[in-house]
Amino acid sequence: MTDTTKTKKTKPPVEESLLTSGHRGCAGCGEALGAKLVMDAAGPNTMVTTATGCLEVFSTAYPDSAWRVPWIHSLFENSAAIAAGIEACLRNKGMEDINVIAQGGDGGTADIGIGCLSGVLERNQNVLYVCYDNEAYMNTGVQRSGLTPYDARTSTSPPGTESWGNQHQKKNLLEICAAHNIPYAATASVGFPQDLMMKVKKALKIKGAKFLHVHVPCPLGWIYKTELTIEVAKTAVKTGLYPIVEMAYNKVTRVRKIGKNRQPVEDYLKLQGRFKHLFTEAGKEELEKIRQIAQANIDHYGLE
Ligand SMILES: Cc1ncc(C[n+]2csc(CCOP(=O)(O)OP(=O)(O)O)c2C)c(N)n1
Ligand code: SF4
Ligand SMILES: [Mg+2]
Repeated sequence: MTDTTKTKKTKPPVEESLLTSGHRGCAGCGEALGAKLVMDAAGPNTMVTTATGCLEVFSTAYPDSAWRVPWIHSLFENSAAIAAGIEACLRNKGMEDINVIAQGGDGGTADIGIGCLSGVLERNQNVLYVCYDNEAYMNTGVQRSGLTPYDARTSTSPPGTESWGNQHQKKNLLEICAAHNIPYAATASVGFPQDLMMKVKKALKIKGAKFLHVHVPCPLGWIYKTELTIEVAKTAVKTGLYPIVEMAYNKVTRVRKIGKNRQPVEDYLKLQGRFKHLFTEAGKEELEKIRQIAQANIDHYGLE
């Protein structure tokens, strides 16, 4: 006889992320991970705008959407302006408890979208702007942006006999935003997910304009094995090349110290094919310049 009192064991339900699985991001995509962490920290009471770029393309291939919150695709340049309109509308309707998050890549934020971003920061609108910095225009084939690091190979900054790769410095986007005297501006990295989520939660509790710069390694554009995303992200921080900082009203309030465990910049650069050309006898001088960039960050923010 069968025992009918026994019920079949079922697995407990897995809480689904607000940027859910099944999208078309590459394996190991730091941007997909960054956006998922941001959304899960923000919670469901959130409206989102996303500029044209990888995140928008891989998460909304028609007719599907990986977003489980109200979401709108802006142009490449105006994610912040669309969010500003949403925020004004919610304010007029007395619905100010809804989080408004504007998102964009490094190209959409630091280059073409910087005017719209500056507007929302200047007006101190109640919007959190998140820049996912994968350090190039990935969606269109790895062209350099204003946030591409010095000497990196991109399709528009190929190293060769005349150049060592990208010959421009990475803009200090954190301080450009902080200089608008907004209540909160910070950097974070997918290498430190708890810190990133804490910053999203903290920012959303503050009324006014907030800016969060998230470092999101891209295995395709940076040329590394997909399973190394977290290691690459952590090493950027531990070498001083990507400082983790919080600012309020244009003053630094907190930093992640790297202290005595600081790693040499080579540890970071060697993980990635985009810096491979530097590891020759002639590349030694360039490596020294990158060491100086890390040292300048460490001195500027007191990371030691
Ligand atoms: C006005 C305008 N110029 C160019 C493009 C083409 N375009 C679409 S996405 C993109 C690059 C996006 O780079 P980024 O903002 O860094 O995002 P990522 O894809 O790297 O995440 C470009 C150049 C466009 N859509 N609109
Ligand atoms: S190209 Fe880079 S940013 Fe774009 S989906 Fe692939 S890993 Fe992510
Ligand atoms: Mg990019």
